[in-house]
Amino acid sequence: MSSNANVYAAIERRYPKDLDSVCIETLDGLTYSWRDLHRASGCIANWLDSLKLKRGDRVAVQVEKSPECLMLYLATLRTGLVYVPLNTAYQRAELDYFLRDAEPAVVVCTPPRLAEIEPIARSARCANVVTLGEQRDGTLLAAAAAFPADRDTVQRAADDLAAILYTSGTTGRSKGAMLSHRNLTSNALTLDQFWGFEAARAAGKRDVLLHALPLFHVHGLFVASHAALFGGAKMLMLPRFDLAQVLERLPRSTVMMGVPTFYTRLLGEPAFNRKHCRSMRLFIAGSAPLLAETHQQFEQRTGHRILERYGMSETVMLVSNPYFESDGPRLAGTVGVPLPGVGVRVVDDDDTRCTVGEIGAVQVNGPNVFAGYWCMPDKTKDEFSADGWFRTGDIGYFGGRDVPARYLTLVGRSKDLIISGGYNVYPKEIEGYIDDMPDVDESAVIGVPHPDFGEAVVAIVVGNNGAVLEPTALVDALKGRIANYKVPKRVFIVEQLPRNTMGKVQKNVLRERYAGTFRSSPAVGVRPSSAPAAAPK
Ligand code: MLC
Repeated sequence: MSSNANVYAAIERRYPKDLDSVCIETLDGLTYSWRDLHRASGCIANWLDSLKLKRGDRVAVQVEKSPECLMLYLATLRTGLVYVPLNTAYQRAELDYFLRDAEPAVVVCTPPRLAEIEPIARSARCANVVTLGEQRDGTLLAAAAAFPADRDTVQRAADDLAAILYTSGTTGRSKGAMLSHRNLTSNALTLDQFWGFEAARAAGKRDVLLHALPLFHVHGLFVASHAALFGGAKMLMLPRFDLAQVLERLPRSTVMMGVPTFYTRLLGEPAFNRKHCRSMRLFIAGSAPLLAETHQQFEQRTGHRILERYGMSETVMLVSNPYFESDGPRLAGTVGVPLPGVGVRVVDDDDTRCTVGEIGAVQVNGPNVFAGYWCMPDKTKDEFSADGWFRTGDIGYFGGRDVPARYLTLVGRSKDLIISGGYNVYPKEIEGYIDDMPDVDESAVIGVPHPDFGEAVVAIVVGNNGAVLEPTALVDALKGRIANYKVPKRVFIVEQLPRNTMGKVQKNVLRERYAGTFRSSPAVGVRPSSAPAAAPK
């Protein structure tokens, strides 16, 4: 029989020799060994098997971050089912859409949200709804405890589906990116080598990953967690990014991955210094553009050059600055070079390659590129070129002044998209919600510079004839309906929106007009610190 392409089989093959060594340490100091991870995910997998689900059935999960959440992900892989993680910020209308679209056979939610989510799951014809809390509570673990830990990992082919990740859509309809076992394993193995995990192991060192990202997106799940799982590294798992908790754990970590907000928040803490970073070998940033000033200030303060990389749900990681000097310099402002085995090209409107330095659309192909959007064959077709390259929607160029030709720089997006604190927000979706409100004539949603989140969502709203609109009432009406990070941080009521001669709303004019909305704060490190001002021990 050919070797099993199941992601878990690849992880299991790479478990450290000492299965009793620590794999995960939690905020409250609890430790889990590799054996614990294997056995507990085995119990959950055996419980999943007992439900007699069909091959390819989906397991939708909206739970807080915990080691058990990671075990549930691994259990889903081990049974050959398809993992569908959902952002914990999603509210009723969003969940209703995702569950109807994914038609999961199992829904796992937090105990406090069961009453809200169970009816939504049932109306999406899901027969199995269980709960998982942050403190090992809920019905899932209680049910799984009755099952043995031993089991085999289900045989999967490389092209079989492992996960579906929902991405926000330009039309307001989210799309489920279908990721195969090949996509996930090939990317994890590439990063293991390219980012120096393999070399650290070869030198007899054990990496310690400081994990403060959420577990429901590519960054926290398929980049950070996979790096630790494929690399046999120890994970210091924090429920979320908390400055004090991060500062306390940095001195015994070797790698951290984060969105740029992590780095601006660290810089905002005057006590943060080189001593905190004494055991670190690598800081990685992604999911949103890292400002050059953050890059420079971080290097000045810590002596570490942040490694910026570029990825997306549909492709996992595609381009990265090098870790090893032999692979090239780490260049601020660029996202680096195509990862080994990944094809990246910059093209014009006819999908013809641009010359070095010429700006065009970024396209990608390789073992990391997803299989298409769930139940959206037409949308999938639109997003690929005739010769099979995925259109990322980003605009960029190779090379440039003093930059080698294989380095990619991103300059914009072809889609109207805001990236706030590493989360993608599509203005069209938010405009849809606002325009549906009583007394609203129309709206324009834009992203403006924000010192903490990079970009923040702002809405400019026009009322129906003579109607008096209250910004706070609009914001309150949105909260609870959509995820908090999508809710505009400011709403401006205006008489009319600027339009060009074709009648199209001029968002560039609005972006300029409202660019200073959050400018009163310093450019870097806006947050009042909750961290101890003391130097590290
Ligand atoms: C929280 N809020 C946000 C926000 N996160 N608003 C805008 N953008 C965000 N990213 C809201 C909160 O709900 C709250 O609203 C208010 O803003 C203040 O929140 P906070 O306490 O300051 O936020 P915090 O909980 O600290 O979270 C900020 C954060 C978090 C940056 C740490 O958003 C985060 O972990 N982001 C990472 C996202 C991520 O993993 N992206 C990867 C996608 S994968 P209120 O109303 O309650 O005051 C991908 C591919 C790739 O993009 O290449 O990686």
